[in-house]
Amino acid sequence: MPPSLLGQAVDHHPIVLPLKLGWTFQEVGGSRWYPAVVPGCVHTDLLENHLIDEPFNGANEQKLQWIDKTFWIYQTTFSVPRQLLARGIVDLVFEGLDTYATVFLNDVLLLRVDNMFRRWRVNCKQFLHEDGNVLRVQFSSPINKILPALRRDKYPLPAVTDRGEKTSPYTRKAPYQYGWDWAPRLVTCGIWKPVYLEAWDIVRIRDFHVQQTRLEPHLAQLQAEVELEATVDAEAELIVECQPGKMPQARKRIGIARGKNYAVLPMSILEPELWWPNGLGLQPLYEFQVKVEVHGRQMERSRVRTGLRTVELRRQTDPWGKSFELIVNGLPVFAKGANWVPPDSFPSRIPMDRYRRLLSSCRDTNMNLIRIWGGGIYECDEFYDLCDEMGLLIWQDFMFSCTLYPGDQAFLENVKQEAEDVLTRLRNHPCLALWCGNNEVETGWFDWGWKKKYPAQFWDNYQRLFYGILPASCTRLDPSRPYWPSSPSSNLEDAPNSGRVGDVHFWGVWHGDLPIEAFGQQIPRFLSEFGFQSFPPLETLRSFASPDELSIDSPSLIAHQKDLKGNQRILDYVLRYYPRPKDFESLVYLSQVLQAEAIKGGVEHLRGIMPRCMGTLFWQLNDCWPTVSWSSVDYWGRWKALQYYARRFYSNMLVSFREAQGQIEIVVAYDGKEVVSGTLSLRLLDFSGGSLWERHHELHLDSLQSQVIWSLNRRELLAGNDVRRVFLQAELRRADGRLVENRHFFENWKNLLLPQPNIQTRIVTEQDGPTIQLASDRFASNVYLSMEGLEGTFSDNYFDLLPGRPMEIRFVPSQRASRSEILRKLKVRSMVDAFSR
Ligand code: BMA
Repeated sequence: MPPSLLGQAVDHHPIVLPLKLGWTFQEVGGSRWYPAVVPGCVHTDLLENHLIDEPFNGANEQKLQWIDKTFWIYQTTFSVPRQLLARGIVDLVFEGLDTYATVFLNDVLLLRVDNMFRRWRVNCKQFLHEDGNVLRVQFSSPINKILPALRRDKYPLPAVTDRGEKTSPYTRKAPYQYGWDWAPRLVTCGIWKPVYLEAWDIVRIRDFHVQQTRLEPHLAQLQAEVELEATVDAEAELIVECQPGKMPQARKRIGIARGKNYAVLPMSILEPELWWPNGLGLQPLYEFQVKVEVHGRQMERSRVRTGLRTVELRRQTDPWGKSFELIVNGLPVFAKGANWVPPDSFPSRIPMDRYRRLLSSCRDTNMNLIRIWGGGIYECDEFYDLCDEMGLLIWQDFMFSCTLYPGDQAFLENVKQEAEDVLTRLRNHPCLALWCGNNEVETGWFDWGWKKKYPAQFWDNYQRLFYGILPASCTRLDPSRPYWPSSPSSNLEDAPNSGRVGDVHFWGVWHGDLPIEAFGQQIPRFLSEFGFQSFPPLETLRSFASPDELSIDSPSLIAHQKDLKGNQRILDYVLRYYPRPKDFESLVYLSQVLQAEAIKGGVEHLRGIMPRCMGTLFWQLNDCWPTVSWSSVDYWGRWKALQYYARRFYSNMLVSFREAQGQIEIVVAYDGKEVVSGTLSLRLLDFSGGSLWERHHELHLDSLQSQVIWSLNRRELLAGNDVRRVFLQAELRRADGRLVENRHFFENWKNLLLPQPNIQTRIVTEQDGPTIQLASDRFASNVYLSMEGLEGTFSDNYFDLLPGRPMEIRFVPSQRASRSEILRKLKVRSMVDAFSR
């Protein structure tokens, strides 16, 4: 290419013009345009314009079902700066369109799209003017688009979770919006991600990937993979640099040709600092920059931030079957975490601080792995950035859940493109640990009757997608990460939900009505789902129900319980373990305590059988609206009891109890990296603090060890003491001063003779906010602090208070509050307050 083509003083970096402003919308055929927000969606636009009632209030969801049967148009008018128009190519880019949309620019049809999860780019230069450009996006009803064919279909696909017509499997759109057993049915549409013009010349960087080929203690071998798009044939130079780190600049001369070009540059970093999951080390991040020069002039640059680590899914034959464990930097990691669902029914409006708060809630409770469940969305880039920073590994499902899918060529091609978009967007993130084909489709085929109901062709379709197209895309675009076909799965080596091979979902407790103790009888290799429902905090219930609706069978509480008869089930379970709560508020409290105890029992048991089991992910971390569900953190970010418990049961050192056949075992489990030592004390205490018996033991623990420290005969230990008035108190004091503790009761909680504690509170104001000092004269179970009408966070909650062991809890109010106001609003309750005396 002659240098003159470069245009002497012209800047060749691409120019980006966001198309965020001036949008309006209307129903197709409507007479009036209303202002719209882009990125956004039709439900939130209707709400902003006061055309519908708040979808999350009361039973409003029902009244809004017309929206998904309607066709909508979005439109904006814009001008384009002359220097942008002067560029050779002007691409119109949609980062996401939800879902069936036709795009017109100045009345010219530019795009027809059909997948919410793909990105779209089209050169529109020839249709652009300087002024008065009209961009119009027409959305078809995602329901009506499918219905005619569905009605003719001999084998409609199962879509067991769709409420209403079962159209979701045919549409590449977030499944949970069609209704789930914790989600309302709000099937929206719109321009849900940014849209912009990108003008460029000569060459553009399509993609920049830093691939880790070999990681050794003193040397990281990497390669920069750069994909370019060019409009000319030319000589180019690629330059890659890295900050911080000992890496010489990598340079490469290449000849580029019109169209797509691809280059690989080997790189190495001396003394690499490794990225570790939360709890196992730090998360150093490296920033790589690639520049493209043509004839000595910089055309474009692009950045990638990543961490250096290896990740592997180890599956080795062993006496119990086949292991299922994640290995990071050569170290087996016991996965501690929860399942993630989209934090809003309308994902276009999720603010960054909601992500930050939710993910901090994971990090601060010692989680190291989050599973992005396959019925939601692939999250935004910032989500994965935060996980990179916080050391939260991601188990990433592809978005397929609880149904079979079509097998026609067009559908498969669409999914293949989707996988490529997602893989290239996310593969630079060190947090990403595993790709997984789908949620519960394999178990659906074998265990839910689909195998009998559908011809074999449907299974072939399944295999083509989840054992063919998706793993092939992963191997091609992201070869260093493991792929797992489904959750749960045994990779077809056993039953999908086998305890010998692969991961397990266990729903015998809750859906199967088994007692919570059944969690303690499971022996999976990796438990990726198990859960128990509770009511959200009262303030959250009040955010959608009026004061006279605070009961399990009010219309609002029924509308906000998507698991049939779930509210009654919560009550029934509570009554199995506790005396009847005296009022609704007490039921809310007890439901949370029981949920926390149930999951705690499961996690303690599974950590106790490590390394046979190498992971527990409870269902579910969060909510997409204020609701009654299995979540540990509710829609508004408020922690339920379970989240406070999680910090204790996911702490890297854990002491727990196992009781069977008259013996009580005291088990210590440890999954930290360094060897630790400490002293374990065990006491038999009565509720007024008297010590009846005690024992001590010096401990030295290696990583990934679980050990039975004592096995005691229950009868000898109790020595005739009233089982309803005593408990075992275990305390593990580590050499570094940190303390972990746990308690064991000898009776069903229902039968305990809990005393009425007298809890003294005092508020002292310290530099970082008010501190609440608490002391009790007798054992106080599950002390719960709340502030009536004042939002804020407590450093701990739902904890036991022992006589002679005062506690200090910090409170950080969301708005300014005086000491006297805090004192006035503070409410302290414990278990006994839930029952009438
Ligand atoms: C699991 C999930 C979801 C569901 C949850 C609770 O199996 O995969 O389908 O919401 O159960 O029923």
